[in-house]
Amino acid sequence: PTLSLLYKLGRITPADDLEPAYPPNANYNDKISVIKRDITTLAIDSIVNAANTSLLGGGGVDGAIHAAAGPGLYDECEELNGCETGSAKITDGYELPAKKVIHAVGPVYWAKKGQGKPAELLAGCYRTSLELAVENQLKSIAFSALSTGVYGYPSKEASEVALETVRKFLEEGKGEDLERIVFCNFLQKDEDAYYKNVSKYFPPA
Ligand code: AR6
Repeated sequence: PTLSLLYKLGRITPADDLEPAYPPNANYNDKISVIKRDITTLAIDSIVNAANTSLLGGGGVDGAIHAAAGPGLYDECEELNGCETGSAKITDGYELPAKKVIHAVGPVYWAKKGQGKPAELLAGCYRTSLELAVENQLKSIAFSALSTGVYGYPSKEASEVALETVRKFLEEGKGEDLERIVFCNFLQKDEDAYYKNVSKYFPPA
């Protein structure tokens, strides 16, 4: 369901302790979805993987995506020479129902030094993923809740970075060709964070 529908059905009600940071925009709310699902099941133009700098797989959603995509994905990832934290690279989807996989490398939240500010790096993941989707003429993109698993980013803070980065990208007029932007959560804590924070960045129109 789109955000517009979730508001209409009363499934999401604006949090009364949060002031909207942007004006309501029905066009944007029609593009946004918040769902709780296994991202490997989505038949969509692109899904965003929570990868690591090697891009060679791991646990969590990364492991699930590689398992569902099959060995072709690993072979293509091997050719990419890894990816920097805060950025992303794109591959085909192989056996997945999604056409493309965008592999984003989120920050380790508690990393001591050297990595940079977690919020800036996480925003870089969302922005680069959106840019890759547009460059590749993709109409839809579903994000996993980057960094909120093994990498320890608190769900509420992470959802604010994600929502704000998407809103800014749309404000800049860069997302006009994107028809659907999905926040695909797996755990209830992440779904709750989006339900709580979404009205700050995408208030009911
Ligand atoms: N569909 C959607 N979301 C999922 C799924 C799934 N099938 N499985 C887990 N999640 P994590 P990170 C959610 O730990 O924190 C890997 O080993 C999960 O609930 O997968 O960025 C990589 O190789 C959480 O909200 O990624 C890296 O080394 C979100 O996906 C490292 O973990 C991200 O959790 C990356 O850590």
